[in-house]
Order: sequence, then structure tokens, then C-alpha cells
Amino acid sequence: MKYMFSACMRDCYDTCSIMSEIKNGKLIVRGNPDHPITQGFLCPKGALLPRWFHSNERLKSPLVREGKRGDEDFKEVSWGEALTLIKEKLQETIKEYGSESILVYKYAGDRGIVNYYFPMRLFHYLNASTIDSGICDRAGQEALKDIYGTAVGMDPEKIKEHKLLVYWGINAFWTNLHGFMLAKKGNVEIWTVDVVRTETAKRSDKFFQIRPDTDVLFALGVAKVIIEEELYDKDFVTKNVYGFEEFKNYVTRLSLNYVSQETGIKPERIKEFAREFTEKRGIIHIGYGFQRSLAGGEAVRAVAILPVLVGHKFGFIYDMKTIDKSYAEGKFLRTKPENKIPQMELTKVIESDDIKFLYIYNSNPLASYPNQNRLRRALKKSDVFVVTHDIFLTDTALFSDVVLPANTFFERLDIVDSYYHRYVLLNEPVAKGPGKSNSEVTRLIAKSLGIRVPYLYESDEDVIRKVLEANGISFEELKRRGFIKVPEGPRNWKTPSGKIEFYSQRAVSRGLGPFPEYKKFKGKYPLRLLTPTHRMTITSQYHTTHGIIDPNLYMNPEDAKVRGIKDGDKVGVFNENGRVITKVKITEDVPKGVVILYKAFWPKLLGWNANFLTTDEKVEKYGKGSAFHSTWVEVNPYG
Ligand SMILES: Nc1nc2c(c(=O)[nH]1)N[C@H]1C(S)=C(S)[C@@H](COP(=O)(O)OP(=O)(O)OC[C@H]3O[C@@H](n4cnc5c(=O)[nH]c(N)nc54)[C@H](O)[C@@H]3O)O[C@H]1N2
Ligand SMILES: Nc1nc2c(c(=O)[nH]1)N[C@H]1C(S)=C(S)[C@@H](COP(=O)(O)OP(=O)(O)OC[C@H]3O[C@@H](n4cnc5c(=O)[nH]c(N)nc54)[C@H](O)[C@@H]3O)O[C@H]1N2
Ligand SMILES: [Mo]
Repeated sequence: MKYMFSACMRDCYDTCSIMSEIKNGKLIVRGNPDHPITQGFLCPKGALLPRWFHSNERLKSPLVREGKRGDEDFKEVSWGEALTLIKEKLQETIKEYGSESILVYKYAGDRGIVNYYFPMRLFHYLNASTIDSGICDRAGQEALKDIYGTAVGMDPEKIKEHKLLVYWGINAFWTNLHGFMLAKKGNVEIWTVDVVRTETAKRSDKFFQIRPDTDVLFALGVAKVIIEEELYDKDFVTKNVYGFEEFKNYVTRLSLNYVSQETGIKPERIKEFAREFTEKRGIIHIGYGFQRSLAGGEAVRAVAILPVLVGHKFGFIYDMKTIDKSYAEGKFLRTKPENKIPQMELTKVIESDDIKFLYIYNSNPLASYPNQNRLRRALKKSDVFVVTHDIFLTDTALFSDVVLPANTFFERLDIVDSYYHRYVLLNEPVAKGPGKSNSEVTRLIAKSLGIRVPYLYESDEDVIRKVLEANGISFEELKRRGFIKVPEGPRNWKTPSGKIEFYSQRAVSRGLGPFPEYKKFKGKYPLRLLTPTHRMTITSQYHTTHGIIDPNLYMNPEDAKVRGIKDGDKVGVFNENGRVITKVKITEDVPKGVVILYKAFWPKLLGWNANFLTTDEKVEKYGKGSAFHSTWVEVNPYG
């Protein structure tokens, strides 16, 4: 059989083009060699996609809860029965509490354009409440808009035209492997700025190990040296920057010794960064990981200034927006204004009893959401009716009233864009498996409600054609190669002054300082808990199917010694949010004062995950973004 084009739909920078086929009933996948980002290879988790697809743990039938929330006590029902129950509950909720008491919670578990957006047509039609995203990259988005008027940076295919790429707060070798290879193959010098000696740091030409939350100071210190030593691109700055003189005065007042004392980076190394960064006109990939903290917004604002000083207009990588997808989402179906609930207030709205019907798809908040004990308590107390649509019986499914089986991207037609590169990819159905796609389920719910609006019944292919057409992309051409590059058009960016704003008027209007400010954060416990990504998973996905789960706590030898802890010991890790018991791995890669648990495996596997400890505080003035990393814990020997 001829191969089909698949597109990896995971929430990942790389968004790879895959060639898939079924041989003797088995799915085979390989990276598309023609796709310039995929470069003919898959990451370790992509290579194992067939295991995920063939997993016998996949849900096959709708389920209705019989026991308590959280227990694995469900009965199998037919699709007809499940849909009738959902219809009755939706009608009852609208009648008794109004349509705003319905909330749809989705995230990027599958980024296919139809699969991600189509269900929103139904919920917009119903005038339901929606989620204003904030769990992942929000603080950085706002910070970049403060400086540049956009969070869209440069095309990563241009990395090779540069001499130096700085990975700032991103573990690209694990989270953006294809991007990392673009830089390596392009012979670009790589530096890393991170708290932890990550696998990316180990493969970098230079590594700047920084204390948590001090990136603001480090970036300002670098800017100070660049400006004082007059290394910056004067013509560029004069022409393009608003508030340079004020910024200059601001950073000149900083003491380099103070910067060094706080960041843990020696003054000579701050100077080395400044001099070589200007000499090589560096570009920066600003990570999503490091901005998920209370210091995150200010940090990104400071880091974002550096490429401008060396003469780049958009010399950073953060977000990418190539095509307009609004047709797929169908906001025009609303007849009432949208009630958007900040994502980081999910627990709060459940506690407040304002939400009576919660529909969850493409997401597993009962694993990925911070402060699980609080969320779980709220759900157990609440009478909110929860419907979850997922491929697996996740923790979220266990807390639901109705569970609907989803299929995988190998079983449907879709297209996808990327938040990293400029390609749109085709995804063709290659196999059949249990469950239904997000759009199929939407049509079934709409039908059971007796809705007659044609938009809710449009076929996947028609939606795809219309979205492509609206963006001037030929479906036929997309079918030939499996991907198509969207050329860079005029940039849609705007700041109040029309220039890059070192003095940010937008930030000031939110009550922030005109320049990024350093603030010390302190928790009630002595150790900073970071919960970064794991190489073999995507947040809560693949922990079962790829057979990988790493629940160890990583700790510096000095912190272990003073606590009488040895490698492999069992420990209790606790704070005001909860307590978990696990084993310790001692490593010099993690600095003193910091511990690591990898993010978000299924709690139902061991009874806990890192989010039983993480804070659900928000970066208030930066779009109420999440602050997972602003968590402090204590660790004691167990037993
Ligand atoms: N393999 C794999 N790939 C993924 C994912 C996955 O789960 N697994 N998830 C995907 C998703 S949803 C996202 S958002 C991205 C995230 O991609 P990354 O941004 O690479 O993710 P993280 O590992 O969370 O964080 C990156 C680094 O930030 C560092 N860090 C924490 N605090 C600070 C600080 O104060 N300063 C500095 N400089 N560094 C700090 C951590 O030590 C960590 O190494 O990856 C995507 N790709
Ligand atoms: N402690 C800690 N927690 C974190 C983070 C952290 O740094 N530290 N990072 C956060 C970040 S960056 C993010 S982006 C969030 C992500 O958190 P989530 O949005 O919960 O993402 P996933 O864990 O990938 O879960 C996606 C779910 O969608 C399901 N799914 C996959 N394909 C389909 C489909 O086609 N249809 C349907 N209906 N379902 C499908 C999967 O089986 C999976 O259960 O997690 C956050 N959680
Ligand atoms: Mo994310």
C-alpha cells in the first residue's frame, strides 16, 4: 500500500510531517524526508506513535459514571444513550441556569484545525462560556506584545543564516528536537540559559546557569554592558526603538555586581555574553517553560530587548501565526457576547458553582492543571455535570459523568499549522480504530439537540477546503506533497508608538513599570520545585503507551546531604498544597536549592503527580498566565 501523509498533532513546536502506512494490520510511521523541519526523522515519542495507536487501553465505548467521582466505576452505554443524556443535561442547564453556565474546556491535545475548532461551533451556537487560554505560554505572549506589538517571531528556517542562537529557558533538545537539529546542521553556535544543566545545555557551546526568577536582571545586566560599551547597533536603535534613552538611564543605574550576586553568573561572564552576543548578532529562542512563573512576564520583556540592541527587528522565536482559522471555529454563530473564563480560574469557577455543565476535549486537566488537591476537592463537592471526550480513560475521564471515546489523527482527515514553523500540513486517514473524532461528536450532539444550522453539519473536508481557500492555499497542492509553506506577508504588529517599545506604554497601561523590573519571590518552603517536560511524553500523553514514567525527584548532592538523603532513598515532598512520596535521584545537573519532578504523568498510575504540589497562582498582569514553577517545597526522608 502507498503511504499516506500524516501530521503529528501533538502540542509541540515541531509539528512533523509523517509518512504512514498499514502493513499486515500494523501501523508504520516515518518522518517525511521532504519536509524541511521534519528532515526525515521522528523524535523518540513520534517514532513510538504506532504503540499509542494500537494500544489496547483505548476507549471503545461511551461510559456513564456509576460510582463516586474519581473512582473507576462506570457502565458502558451505547452512543444513543450517551447522547440522550448529554442532550437532556444541556437543555436542563440552559433552562435552569442559562447558557453561560455551560463551559467548554479544551486545549491542544490534538492541534488538527478541524478537530480543535469544530466543536466550538456548537458551543458558540449555544452561547456557552469559553476558556481564555493561560496554562502554557500566556505571560510571554503579553510580554512580547508589550515590546513588539506581536508575539510572532522569526521563521526558524532562517536560523541557519545566523551565527548564534541562544536557547533561553527552553530545553530544545527534548521539546523542539527538529529545531535543535536545524541549528546544529546549520553550523550555528548554540548557547543555553537555564537553571538546570539540561540535555540542551550539555550540547551547547556555552551554558549560563542562572538562579530561578533572575532572568530579568541577567538580561538587563547584559543590556547595560552592551549599551555602556557602545556595542549596540545605533542606527537601528535610533530608527526603530521608542524610549531608548530612558532605558539606557534605567540600566546604567544597575550594578553589575548586584546582577552577578542575584543571578549567580560572574560579572566576567555577563560581559562575555554581552560582547559575543553583539559580535555574532545573536538571535534568541525564548522558551515557554521558563515564563511559567510569577517572574515570567517581566523576564520575557527583558530578554526580548536583547536582539533589538544588535539590530534585529524580530530576532526572536516564540510564536508563529500563519493562517486564519476563524472559519473553522465559527464565532459568528454566537448571539450573545462571549463569557471568557481565564484558564487559570477553572478551579475557582467550579468552587463558585457558576458552572453547571463542563465539556472537556483535547485536554486532561486532572493531570495537567496545578494544585490538583484543590481542583479535585472542588469537583467532588460540585454537582457540575462533566462530559469528557478522550482517547483514554484519563484522570479527567474518571472525574466525569459521561466519557466519550475519541479516535486518533491516524483515523481522520485534517490539516494543521504550527506555532513554530511556517508550514501547513495535511493529515490523511490511514487506518480505522475505535472512537469518534471531535467533529463527528459535535455533529451528533447538535443533531440530538435538534439544531438545524448547516454550519454544524459541514463535512471535515468542506471545512478544510474553506479554511485553505480563505488563506489562498490550494488543497490540491497540499495533497501532492503533504505540506505547504505559507510565505511571510506583511507583519501584523502594532505598538502605541509604532516602534519597538523599550519603554512599554502597553505595560504601563496595565499598571506595570515602563521597564522590566526584578522582584524577589519567596515561598514558605526552602526548595524551589521545577516541573519541566520529559523527553518521552507530551504533558500527560504517552505515559502509559510508551511505557515511560519517571516519578523521581532530582536533587543536588548538597541539599540531599543536609537532609540525610541518599541516592535512591524514599522521600516525602510537601508544601501547603499537598504531599507526595517518591524516590530521589541525586545529580549535579540540578543546582542547590532547586528540585525537579517531571510534569504531569497520569495521577491514577501512582496516586499523584507533580501537580499535587504546584501552585495555581497566576501572573495576574500578564494575561493571568500560569506560574507552575513558582512552587516551593520541603523534602524529608520517608519512613
Ligand atoms: N518531549 C516533550 N516535548 C514537549 C512537551 C513535552 O511535554 N515533552 N510539551 C510541549 C509543550 S506543551 C510546551 S509548552 C513546550 C515547553 O518546552 P520548554 O520550554 O522546553 O519546556 P520546559 O521543560 O517546561 O522548560 C524549559 C526550561 O525552563 C527552565 N527554567 C525554569 N525556570 C527557569 C528560570 O527561572 N530561568 C530560566 N532561564 N530557565 C528556567 C527549566 O529548567 C527547563 O529546562 O514543549 C512542547 N514539547
Ligand atoms: N506541573 C506542570 N504542569 C504543566 C506544565 C508544567 O510545565 N508543569 N505545563 C503545562 C502546559 S505547557 C500545557 S500546554 C498543559 C497541557 O495540558 P493538557 O491540555 O491537559 O495536555 P495533554 O496532557 O497533552 O492532554 C491532552 C489530552 O487530549 C487527549 N487527546 C489527544 N488527541 C485527542 C483527540 O483527537 N480528541 C480528543 N477528544 N482528545 C484527544 C489526550 O489523550 C490527552 O488526554 O499542561 C500544563 N501542565
Ligand atoms: Mo504548553
